[in-house]
Amino acid sequence: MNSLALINEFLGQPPNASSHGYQIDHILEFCHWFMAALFVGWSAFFIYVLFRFRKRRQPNADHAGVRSHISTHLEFSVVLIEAVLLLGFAIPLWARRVNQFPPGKEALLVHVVAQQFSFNYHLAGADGQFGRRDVNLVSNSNPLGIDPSDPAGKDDIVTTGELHVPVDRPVIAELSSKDVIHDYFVPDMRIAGDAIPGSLIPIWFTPVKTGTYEVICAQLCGLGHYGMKGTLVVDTPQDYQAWLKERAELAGSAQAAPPSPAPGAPQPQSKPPEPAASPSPSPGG
Ligand SMILES: [Cu+2]
Repeated sequence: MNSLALINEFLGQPPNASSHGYQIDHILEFCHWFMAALFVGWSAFFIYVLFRFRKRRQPNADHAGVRSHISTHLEFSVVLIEAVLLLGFAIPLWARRVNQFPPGKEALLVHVVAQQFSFNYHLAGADGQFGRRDVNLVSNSNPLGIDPSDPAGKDDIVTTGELHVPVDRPVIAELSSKDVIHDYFVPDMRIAGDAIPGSLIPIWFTPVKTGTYEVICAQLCGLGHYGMKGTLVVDTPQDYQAWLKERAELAGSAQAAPPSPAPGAPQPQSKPPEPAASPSPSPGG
C-alpha cells in the first residue's frame, strides 16, 4: 500500500483484509523502523566509543565521566517517542477493539468453540436465537451438545473447520473452549483471541475483502497443535446466503434421519450433572 509496508511484507505478514488492520500494520511498521533506527544509532555510538576511548589513546581512566548532556537528550527523546506510540496509538487502538463493539443487530454473532484440535462454529440460524447447549449432550454427532428439545436450537448451524461470513459486515466471535487453552488467530484479519475453558471472550472484526483466509490456533495446545487450522471464507452477501441455505439443508437432512446415539455417548441418568461453563472469576492470570 505504501513504501513503509515493505517491512511487514519482509516479516511475512499477509495482506490485510479487515477494516481495522491497517492501524495495526501502521504500528508494526513504525515500531520496526523505530527499532531499526535505534539499533543502527546505538551500534554506531558503541563502535565510536570503542575507538574514541581505546586504551592507547586514553591510558588513564577519567573519573569525571561524561560531561555532555547529549545522551540525556537522546534517551529522553526515545522515551518520548515510546510514550507517543503507547498513549497515542497502541492504547487507543486497543480500547476501540475491546470497548467499541458493533451493535448486536448490525453484527454477525458466531460462537467459536475450540477443542483439541479444531474450531467449531455455532450460528443462530434464521430465528437469530442460539439453542441451549449442555455439556452432557456432547457426542460425535453433536460436538457442541445442542439441546434437541430447545426450539431455539432447531435451526442452529454448527460447522467444524470452515466458517463463512459476509463481506463488510462486523463479525463478533465469542470464544470458548471445550478442553485446554487455544487461541483463535486469523492473521489476514489482524485479530486473535484466547479461547479459555470456562470463559467467554468476544473479539470482533469487519472483513473488507472477499476470499479464503487461514485460521490457526496460536497457543501450544497439545500434540496435534500443528494441525489445528481452519478456514474463514469471506463471501459476497449472496454467496453467504447460499452457504447458510446449504448448511441449513444439511442440518435438516441430518435431523430427519432417526437419531442414533453415538458409541460412547454419555448416559444422562447414570452421569452426575457436570457444572456448566461459568465465567472465570478473575480476568488476569
Ligand atoms: Cu489449539
